[in-house]
Amino acid sequence: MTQAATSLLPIVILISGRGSNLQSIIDCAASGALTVKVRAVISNRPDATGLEIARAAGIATEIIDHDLYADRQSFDHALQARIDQYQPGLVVLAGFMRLLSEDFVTHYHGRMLNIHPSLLPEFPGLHTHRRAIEAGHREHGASVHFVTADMDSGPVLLQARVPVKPDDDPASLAAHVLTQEHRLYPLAIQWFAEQRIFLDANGRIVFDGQPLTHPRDLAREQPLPC
Ligand code: NHR
Ligand code: GAR
Repeated sequence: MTQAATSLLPIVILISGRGSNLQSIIDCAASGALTVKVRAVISNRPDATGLEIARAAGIATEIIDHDLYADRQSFDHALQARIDQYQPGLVVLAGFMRLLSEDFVTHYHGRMLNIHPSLLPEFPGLHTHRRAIEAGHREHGASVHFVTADMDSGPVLLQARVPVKPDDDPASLAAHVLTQEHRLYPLAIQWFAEQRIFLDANGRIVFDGQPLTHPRDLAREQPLPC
């Protein structure tokens, strides 16, 4: 070997659909700049196209179809058992569209991240792009946060801002935000992999040894891993 072996953080990625964020993580890891090993990709939807992306990359895939479970709790139990078989150091929600129970979230406290397509705390929940346009906002974006029991309310570590143009519709705005998401999420995951960022005992973010009082802004971060 010409290079010292780097230890790779094992991660499991949860998806529900297209998987473009999954693709950006796979690509960044393949370049060597993101020091993670994607052990598995798990979808709650059998038809998620992101499963094809994972298979093409030689990553183990699992389907846990929420329609086959009687209630949220039994779905969450099955999902947790499957995730834990892979012993991930981090669980990554990448377009995962099912709300998760408090027990599930507590189990992964401090080791589960989500990317959400708004500048949290603005617009938690669904249809964020349409809501940002309807509210007349001039600025929109995406946030990476630690997952807590309250939907889209966990501490935010990193955001990317996107201007809302007068002629934007929800689809064009979503596309602009998504381009930023693909840079945002690998950076946040790399910070976690390097242990530059973690939750303290009070559930607050520590970044480079200091309490993080405001989310970091992608535009100011140099260099980016990918
Ligand atoms: N679970 C908890 N407890 N906390 C969070 O912060 C979570 C979470 C599960 C998913 C992602 C989130 C987002 O980025 C996320 C964060 C789905 C819904 C939702 O309402 C809301 C937020 C998010 C994901 N889902 C519907 C449900 O009944 C189903 C919608 C559908 O299937 O299309 O679960 O926005
Ligand atoms: C992304 O924009 C992500 O932020 C958003 O869904 C899209 C998934 O795209 N997530 C949510 O809305 C979570 N509720 P992808 O499957 O191509 O990564």
